[in-house]
Amino acid sequence: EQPNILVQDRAGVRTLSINRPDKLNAVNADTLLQLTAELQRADADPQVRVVVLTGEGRGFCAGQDLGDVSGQGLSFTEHLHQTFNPLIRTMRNLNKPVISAVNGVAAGAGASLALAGDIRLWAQSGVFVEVFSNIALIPDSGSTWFLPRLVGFNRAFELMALAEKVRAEDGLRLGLCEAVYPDDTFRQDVQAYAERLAARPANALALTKQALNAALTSSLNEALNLEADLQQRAGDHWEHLEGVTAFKEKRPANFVNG
Ligand code: T3D
Repeated sequence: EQPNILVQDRAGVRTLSINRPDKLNAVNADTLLQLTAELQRADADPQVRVVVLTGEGRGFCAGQDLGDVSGQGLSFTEHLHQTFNPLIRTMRNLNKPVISAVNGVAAGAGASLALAGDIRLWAQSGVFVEVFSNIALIPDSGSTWFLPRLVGFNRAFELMALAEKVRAEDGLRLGLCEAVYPDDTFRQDVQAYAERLAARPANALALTKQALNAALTSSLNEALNLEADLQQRAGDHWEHLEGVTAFKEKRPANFVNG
């Protein structure tokens, strides 16, 4: 039987690819639990500096597998608590950058997965659709939290209420993605981007992610205090000494093998 998640390592980049292409990578409970476990494994592995989340075939993720609304008797609430919510929390709390590489359609909870990445890269054929209202559900897996922060309340509501497809050009304009690459070079372009990120100071990036996560729900005072605490941890780390030394010696810093 095919694994639900494909795992590939290259140059400090771990790519996790949802492997249910016949269903545009719609996910069932097993796939969600496996994906969460793989993310945790990547977090714990010192060789991994960046994680890429993508999909096999022509889809990124079509959300909940509607042919396997599993949960075996679980309520919607229980199902979300046990599957999608831990996955989204794991992505946001990972100590490493997570790139959502949206190779095709990201629908429903798949759209939420795309939003939960720290960096969103789309292929030209990437499509984002808050499809939930088509089946009279509400957007979940963090969509109601992420989307209005990116596009504002009104646009978020419109996208959710009408379930309109957002294609790459509009994705860029709306801030749903950081870059769009041609379909036929997408994998290589994502890898090259991820390797650039992997060469950056890992500790400083982890602390930056922590500060940004907290700032999204904090006051300015809280953010200033947290920055002061986290800056101490960055400044005490060898990466900081390497950065300053490299600057003085007029050479590129080596944040990987320090
Ligand atoms: O606790 C809970 O369970 C609640 C949690 C909810 C989370 C959610 O994600 S709810 C939203 C679930 N997702 C959907 O409603 C999306 C359904 N799919 C679509 O609307 C369309 O497939 C797409 C817009 C994503 C793509 O359209 P298109 O025309 O490019 O492809 P297609 O022909 O519709 O799909 C291709 C195949 O994938 C097709 O199978 P077939 O006919 O070739 O055998 C289709 O049935 C299958 N597929 C697509 N999405 C799903 C799916 N199979 C199962 N579940 C899916 N979500």
